[in-house]
Amino acid sequence: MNNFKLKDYNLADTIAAPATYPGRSALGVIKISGKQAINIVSRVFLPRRKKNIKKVKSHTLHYGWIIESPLSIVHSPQKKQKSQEKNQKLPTIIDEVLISVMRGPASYTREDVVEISSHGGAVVINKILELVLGEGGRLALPGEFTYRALVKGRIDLLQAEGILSIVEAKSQDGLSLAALQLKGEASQKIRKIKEQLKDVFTQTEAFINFPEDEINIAAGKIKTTVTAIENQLSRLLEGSKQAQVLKEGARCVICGKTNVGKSTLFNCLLKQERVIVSKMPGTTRDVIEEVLTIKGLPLRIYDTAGLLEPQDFVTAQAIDRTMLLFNEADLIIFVLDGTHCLNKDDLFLLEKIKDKTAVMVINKADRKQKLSLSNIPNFKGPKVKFSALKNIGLQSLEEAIYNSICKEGLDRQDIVFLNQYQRQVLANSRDSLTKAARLLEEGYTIDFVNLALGEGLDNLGKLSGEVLSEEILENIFGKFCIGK
Ligand SMILES: Nc1nc2c(ncn2[C@@H]2O[C@H](COP(=O)(O)OP(=O)(O)OP(=O)(O)O)[C@@H](O)[C@H]2O)c(=O)[nH]1
Ligand SMILES: [Mg+2]
Repeated sequence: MNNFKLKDYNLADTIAAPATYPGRSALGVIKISGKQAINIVSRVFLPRRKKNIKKVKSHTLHYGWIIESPLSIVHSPQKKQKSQEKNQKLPTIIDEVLISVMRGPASYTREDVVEISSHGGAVVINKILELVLGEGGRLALPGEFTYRALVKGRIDLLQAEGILSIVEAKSQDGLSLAALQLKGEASQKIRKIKEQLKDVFTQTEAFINFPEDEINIAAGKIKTTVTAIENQLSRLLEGSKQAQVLKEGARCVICGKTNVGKSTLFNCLLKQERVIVSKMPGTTRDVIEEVLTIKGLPLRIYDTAGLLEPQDFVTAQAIDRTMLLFNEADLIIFVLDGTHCLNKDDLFLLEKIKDKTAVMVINKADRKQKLSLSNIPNFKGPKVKFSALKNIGLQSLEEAIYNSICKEGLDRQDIVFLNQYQRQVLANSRDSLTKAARLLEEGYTIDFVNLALGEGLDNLGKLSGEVLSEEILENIFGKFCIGK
């Protein structure tokens, strides 16, 4: 998270930044946006064919060189040039480039934008940037280009979050959903819900001055609509959790007492001998993280130490780390050894996971089983018979993991990328509708219902950014990288 203040995003400045990672690569792009963008570039760019870059059409490409001294030397009348040549050196060529000129408002920021495509490499990109800054540009802050797109009304907050999610996508599914969000699907969905809510809010407004019996007739209808909107918002909240998982990967923690086969199972899921496995209890003494995908779903999977009682400083630390992960996990993969009956350690862990989303693995299915499935208390999730050693049951386990994380009943349109602030305002809006439905149920006067619906409407407005505060914007744009 970058630390900056909104007041530093001065809209009057012409901003510039590399848009590509400044490492060894075939191409690098430097982006410039603002009133002076074209002017600035005209002073560092020498076109191959003689032309005035300040006068070229919008959305055109131009071939030439980035040079280090004022262009006047090269394109001025010959006499003047000769006299100047005596005093001044010829310009130094920095790189061969293509520049694209996009005039506002038909650009990402709705301002004049120039993109310089140079060769890749940190030195050349930094040099071009230095020249641009020397001619009056200011280095852009993180997310500043997107911030301009937002304040100029080209995109809303949901689309801005879509852009961030495209950059951060960890899976194909996540990427295609983020692209749809950028296209405006989520914004449209929220707009529709908002219109429904506004309608019902206006109805209650009108009814405030109506006689009691007429209100009673209308109250039933209003309640049906309010509940329907409440359900849509609840589904969106669920969907935003799903989107988070698609974006960041679901955190799956393998836990169970020592020697049940957690590490063998971890290797099995990864399809490689990643961690040490042994018949000695207490083999794994640290948390190990790896990334994998199951049916396109990105997972961050953790192997943990099975010890419950700290034996020394290292195991105490490992137990602390496991507990932290355990609390934040999206899914627990709880492993039992099928060749033994449950003991107090298994029961202790079962009690701990009873409110968590979990999949149970009854491991060592290749050997004679002593564990009776009917004797396992407090467990609602799926149970999979498995052999990590013989690789039996892997497909069933993968399906159980996938189905536990990807909840059924969600439409693709419900899966919306939201930041923490947006999730909170969505939850607040849903809660106001729950309250309105309850008030109607309990026969409260319509003005109370109207108040609750009004709150819901305000919060829904904050979701797409109709109402923006400094804190929200700093929070959101601080997550962007420089150049976006
Ligand atoms: N027969 C059989 N043995 C298994 C199976 N899975 C694991 N084992 C054996 O069980 C022993 C313990 O396996 P680990 O994967 O190290 O167990 P763990 O739960 O990670 O143990 P700690 O790290 O000590 O907590 C090893 O000897 C494994 O070969 C299985 O499915 N069948
Ligand atoms: Mg282990």
